[in-house]
Amino acid sequence: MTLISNHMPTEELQRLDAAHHMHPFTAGAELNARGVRVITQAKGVTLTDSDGKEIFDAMAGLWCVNIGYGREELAQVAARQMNQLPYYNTFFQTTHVPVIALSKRLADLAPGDLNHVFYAGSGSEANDTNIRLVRHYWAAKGKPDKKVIISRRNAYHGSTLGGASLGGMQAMHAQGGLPIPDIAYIDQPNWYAEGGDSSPEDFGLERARQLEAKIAELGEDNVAAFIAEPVQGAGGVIIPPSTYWPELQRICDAHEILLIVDEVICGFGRTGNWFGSETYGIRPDIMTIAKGLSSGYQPIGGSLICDEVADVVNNAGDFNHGYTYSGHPVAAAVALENLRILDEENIVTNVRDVTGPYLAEKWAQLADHPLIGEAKIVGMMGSVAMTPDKSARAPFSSDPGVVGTICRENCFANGLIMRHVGDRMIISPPLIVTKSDIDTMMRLVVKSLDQTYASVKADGLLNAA
Ligand code: PXG
Repeated sequence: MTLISNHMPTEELQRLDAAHHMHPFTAGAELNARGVRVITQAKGVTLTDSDGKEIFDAMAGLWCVNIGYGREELAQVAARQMNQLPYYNTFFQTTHVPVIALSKRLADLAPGDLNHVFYAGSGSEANDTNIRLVRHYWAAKGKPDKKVIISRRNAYHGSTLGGASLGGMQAMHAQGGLPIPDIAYIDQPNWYAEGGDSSPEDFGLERARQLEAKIAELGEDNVAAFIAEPVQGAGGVIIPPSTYWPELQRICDAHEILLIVDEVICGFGRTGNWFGSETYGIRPDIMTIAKGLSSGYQPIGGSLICDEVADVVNNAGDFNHGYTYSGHPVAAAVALENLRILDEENIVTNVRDVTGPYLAEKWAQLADHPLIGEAKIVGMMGSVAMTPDKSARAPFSSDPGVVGTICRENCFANGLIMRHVGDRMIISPPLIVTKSDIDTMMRLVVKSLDQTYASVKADGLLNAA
């Protein structure tokens, strides 16, 4: 048997990957022809590829490596837990210490009375749980017709049948017969792209009030819940106008529906508080968590559930739902250690008080760049919208994503991972970035934008649609 290792030539690893590995959200044949990038190790904020090239990871993996790469403590906790109890389930009237400890810690950390945790292996699974949980809750209260979950266009809630149905991504709904029944959608609060001549504040109110109109249209007796991310992440880091969340909260309070806040990206310090709900003054009944819960060191997600919902569900007989890896002991132990580090090293408060404001000041200056129509940031998640015409907030005449792809390729060539969503560029670096890391990252960002502007101009792509 051949030993496949980091020491193999890149081409050989690429060949094997192309032969046997299918990638998420990828046109396989195209990737296989071009050759995949092989990452071999990482430390702090820096990835190393199989050619020894170092790359600044301004996406924290997939928005998840909040404490940065290479924390020995997490490896040690995982090894210790694997030796002691590598697996046992939480079905059939059993539990174990790591899951007890993590649940208690999460109940203490979470705002309000979100005192109960139902575990999953990922954010998608947790949102599938949420769909079944809220419908079961209303049925247990004698209201089985309250089934519809209202979500938003361009939201992202995962890739399982339930998660992708809750999400509002057209390209995902187009494949595999989605969405599932009883999901409804309202528009997103993307003022830059959709706000026209309204002020951001008026637009925020208008978009929030679509929820009230949708509840009226469907009939309150048919609506189970509303789900939203505090800040849309995969949709392009869409930071809502200041009026948006207070109005949504007012509407949720005025109607008999549950509020599910999807904190998979915003949770665990990303917005400068432990949860995005704190940053935006939101009072969720249920919170979806994953990613930063373990800083991505182990796959784990879950639903944080308020006292009332947990009480009704706990008293309604068996909830016929669960995963083999719900509350996995190794994942739970690693998550607990990650939360200890985030807390004891003041990583979240440092984002709020020191590095977040420092980055925000530099990020705002990007709005002066000739290619940038909007630069927005909260904590450690930011975006810029590229445009051929700043004053009109105009899109490019090329297909959405053409300029974004050019910029992303420039970033890679410069040793920076910054994502594109259409023609928006987004960052979500590890929360442990120092001021000096931020300086390095911003130099690479500006260099990549300058190169993109020059080439877009030279290639005649600087035209408004
Ligand atoms: N909710 C939100 C808000 C997310 O961002 C999920 C749920 C699903 O979590 P899992 O663990 O099942 O992936 C996510 C995941 C991207 C990208 O390209 C974003 C996510 C996942 C993969 C890619 O921005 N977010």
